[in-house]
Amino acid sequence: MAIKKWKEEKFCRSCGQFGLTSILDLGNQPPANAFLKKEELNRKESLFPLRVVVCSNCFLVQLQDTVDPEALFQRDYYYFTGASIPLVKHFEDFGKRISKELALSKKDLVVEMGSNDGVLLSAISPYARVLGVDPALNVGKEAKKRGIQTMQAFFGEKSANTILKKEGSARLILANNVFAHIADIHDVLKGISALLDSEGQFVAEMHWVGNLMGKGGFDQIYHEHIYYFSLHSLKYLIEEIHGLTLARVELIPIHGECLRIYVIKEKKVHSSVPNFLKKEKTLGLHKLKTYFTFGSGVNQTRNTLLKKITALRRAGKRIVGYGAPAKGNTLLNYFKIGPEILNYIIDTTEAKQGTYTPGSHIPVISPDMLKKERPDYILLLSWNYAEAILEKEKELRSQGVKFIIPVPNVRIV
Ligand code: JHZ
Repeated sequence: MAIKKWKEEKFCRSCGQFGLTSILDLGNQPPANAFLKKEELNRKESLFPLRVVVCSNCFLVQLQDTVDPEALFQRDYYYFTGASIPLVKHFEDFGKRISKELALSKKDLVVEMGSNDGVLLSAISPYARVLGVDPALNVGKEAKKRGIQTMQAFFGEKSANTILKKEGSARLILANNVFAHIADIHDVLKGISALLDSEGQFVAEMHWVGNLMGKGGFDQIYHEHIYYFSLHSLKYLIEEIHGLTLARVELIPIHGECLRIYVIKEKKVHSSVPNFLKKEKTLGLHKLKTYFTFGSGVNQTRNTLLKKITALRRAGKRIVGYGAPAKGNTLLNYFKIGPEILNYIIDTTEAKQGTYTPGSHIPVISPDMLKKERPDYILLLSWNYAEAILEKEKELRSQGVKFIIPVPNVRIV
């Protein structure tokens, strides 16, 4: 009998409340980073339900179903931080800033979970001892080329205790774009409590549910992202359940808008936390009904975008995709956009070039193609870098090529 690789959750993964309320069903989809090699195109892809629910007790938005993390992260992982220049800059700036703020020295240990190709730790390694933790072997190899040592593991209580024994406690633990990815979030927080020294900080960046709800980045919903946090739901998890302090918060303009949270063991709270909680209250993020309107907004975006691009195709226009981010695959699969609409997608990630998008099977190729033949329209799937990409491609735009930006609202520039 085949092993079932996913499980439907009946209880809130954070507070344990029974019964989760449905807010959006994106159908059965393949994992968003499961790009296919040519020889895999004829094989049956694994599809998993992609359903979004909310807890009526702690208001944590989460996926209804947990896909086995080994199916998502342990095969070659196609996402490399280093492929997106604006993200590299963001990590480098943050790495330098936090090293200075904490006055890190070579005595201090910094551990990053989901350290990927080591871009963030490279910015910190001139100041402190650093260690990455990541289950995907291929990204760890890239990190090694940058001189960053990576433990091949999922971060949790067990791996935290192994690090503690070998390296001592950590002054700083980082989790950028990974805290929302781990179903057993309690195991992660237990690991943080065990490894963090008494004056240390845990700093994490994750997408903010307020951005998803208010500004339509629904495509950030895919199996890797189990949680869509508000500060309210984080406070409950971190303070009420795990006894740590949510000390400070920033809203940062990356991947739409993300939360950057600072968690400590002492009881000291910066004014940014109560201020942000107030802001969330005015947005209604502590009420169930706010979440019910979300699904209809997504379907509106689908109708607008499909109407525009089918009209363009009928008029004989050539459309290609720009960027093959994981989120792009949610959009393509939910909107049923395939190679008959987008001839190909260009992407700077070498590992993605020569592959096909999961589910929609659109070829992903090198950006050099845009120099060889000029499309009429480009669907910007990496919309979160719109500003940088529009600037980078100004020559193409001056030749009359138009960009279709699908999020937050469909627009053509
Ligand atoms: P990007 C990733 O999602 C994966 P993705 C992960 N699950 C996560 O949590 C989120 O980040 C936050 C390409 N590109 O960063 C490179 C160009 O081709 O939006 C990437 O493939 N040209 C861990 O995958 C993609 O676009 C360019 O000029 O949705 C961007 O992926 C630029 C700037 C990027 O994240």
